[in-house]
Amino acid sequence: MVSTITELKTRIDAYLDQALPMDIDQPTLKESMCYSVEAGGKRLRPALTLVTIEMLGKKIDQNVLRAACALELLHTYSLIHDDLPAMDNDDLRRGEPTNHVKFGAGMATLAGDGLLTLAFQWLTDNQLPVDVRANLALALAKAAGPSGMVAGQARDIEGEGQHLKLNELQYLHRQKTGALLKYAVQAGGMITEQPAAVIDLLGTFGAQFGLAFQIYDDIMDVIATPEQMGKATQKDAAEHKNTYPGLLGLDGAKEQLQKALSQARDAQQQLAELTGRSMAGFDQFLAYFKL
Ligand code: GRG
Repeated sequence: MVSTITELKTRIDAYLDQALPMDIDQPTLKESMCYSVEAGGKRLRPALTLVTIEMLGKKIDQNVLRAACALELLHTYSLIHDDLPAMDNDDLRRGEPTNHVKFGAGMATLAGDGLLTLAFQWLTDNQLPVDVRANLALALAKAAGPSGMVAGQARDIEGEGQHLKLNELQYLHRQKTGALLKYAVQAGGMITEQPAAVIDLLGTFGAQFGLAFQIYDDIMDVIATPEQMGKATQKDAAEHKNTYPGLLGLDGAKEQLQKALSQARDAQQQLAELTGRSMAGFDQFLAYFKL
């Protein structure tokens, strides 16, 4: 039996609560880094890694948790920097003051830098086999760095005020949001030392899940009630015209969402056939997309 998302979130939260403060000895930096990590995210990315590991037959221990939670550190860095005055200039994240509102832009920048760097420390200072750790660090560097998320963010900044075509928008999101979600699923394959064909299919599932996640986020910006949306999200919706509903209309965006979900399910099915294992653990993640 694989764990539920709620069970995984509890284990991730507990690991972060006990391990993160131990790694930081500058008090203000520690407070600033812990503030954003403990601000109550969904923990979707490490949960995807952990569920993949369980479905592929390996138990979750402290080493696996450390490697999986590294991704949450990196994700948190991206949100802190995305909120900065020089980027999206948002005052609220998850309903609370953003890191720079509370600690100032300088400390928030450093908190992000610290989390990004610490992510690679956690990926490599655990007791997983050395080649697994090296593969994880390389894959995360590619997914998060200038060939992945950072490039997507750069495209996003340049695209402001321009009208992107659908293929340009898809490419931007594949890098900005999709690359980390794809890595999250593939990391589960790497930690369980799967053959390349399985890692590739895990990547297809993760990439389609990532695309669905972004399209759903865009759709919710349009249809969610103000109570369901954070203030920052409302501001995003008003300021960013390069969205799926903006380009395709609401029905067109919903169609693209269904297409991405259907391709994710195809990859899930192929994974089950290739590995001879149930991949039903992904169903609870696919259930996230409720319209
Ligand atoms: C600053 C280099 C750099 C990158 C920032 C991911 C990103 C790139 C910015 C976030 C912009 C955004 C709101 C995108 C929509 C989809 C998304 C990634 C939402 C946030 O992820 P969740 O929903 O967040 O997993 P929680 O709060 O649950 O952790």
